[in-house]
Amino acid sequence: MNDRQPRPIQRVVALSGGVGGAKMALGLQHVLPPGELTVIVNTGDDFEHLGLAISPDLDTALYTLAGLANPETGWGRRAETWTFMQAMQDLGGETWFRLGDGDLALHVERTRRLKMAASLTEITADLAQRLGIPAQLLPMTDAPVRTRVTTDIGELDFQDYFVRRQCQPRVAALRFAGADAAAPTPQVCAALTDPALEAIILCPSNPYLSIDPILALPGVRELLRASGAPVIAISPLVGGAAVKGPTAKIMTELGISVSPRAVAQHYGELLDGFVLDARDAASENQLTALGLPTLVTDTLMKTLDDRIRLARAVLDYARTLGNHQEKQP
Ligand code: FO1
Repeated sequence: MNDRQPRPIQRVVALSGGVGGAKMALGLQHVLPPGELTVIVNTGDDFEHLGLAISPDLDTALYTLAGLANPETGWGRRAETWTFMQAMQDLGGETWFRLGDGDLALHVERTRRLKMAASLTEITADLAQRLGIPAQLLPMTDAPVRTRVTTDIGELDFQDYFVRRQCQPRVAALRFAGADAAAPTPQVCAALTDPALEAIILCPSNPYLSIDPILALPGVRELLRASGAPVIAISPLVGGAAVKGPTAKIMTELGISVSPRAVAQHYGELLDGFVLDARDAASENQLTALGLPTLVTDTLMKTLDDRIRLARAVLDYARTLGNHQEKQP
């Protein structure tokens, strides 16, 4: 590399949840040196099911970053077998939440270790290491936080809403039970206060379901604002629709316009930059009118190369934003 080109960005933190976030994290993992990427993952989707402690967003991140994820669904394992689920069905057990045989081992082992008083952070770090994942994978907190969805048929647990009822009920409100009493882990705080940190990426996850639980933890917003690293959000919408999942439906039901501008306004003062999909280039001026620097690029991530390309584009963009002054409180 000639000396005219500035040194590539090294130390990055990504906030992620769900399938879209994990894809972005994989692209970043491929672009950054081992150990330079930290992924802070939503645990608001976690629940106990069949007596097992299940952390779907952590598992989607683990499988995706280890190259084990089911390429069709984005969650669970590739080349999975379903003997356990079939046996459960024959016994009249609950099969609405699909647990493949290999995936089941992870839930059984996590449950066993939690019962032995290991923390979710410790368990996740050990599993990531065993799976050969070069990134640091951090649950947002080790305390219980549960997303509750207020709908036209009452308040639902997250996976009941998301999986069992396939996001059909109309959403009136979301809350993250336990968030006020929870705290970002020391590892999360250390990652966000690292003086070497050069970019913080809000992945193209569902802002309301996957990123908000992380931001709801006391102190996290302050840590993001106090960081010298630019905070950049990737639009989860392409062409006025979500790439995957209920983002657009939830925005409509919450009375929020389904637009990248609305997403940018939702994150508000946290942002130093926004990444807009090229198909929505016409709305770039709505973002710059907010005073928000915006990168317009192809954000669809169908292939690994797409993820790597987007990661490179976002990090190159982060470098142009440079260090930002501490935001107005
Ligand atoms: N999502 C579904 O739509 N159906 C399922 O049966 C399902 C099972 C499942 C098992 C393990 C796991 O880690 C994730 C699973 N998911 C399933 C996805 C999960 O509900 C969502 O990915 C997150 O909770 C929201 O991002």
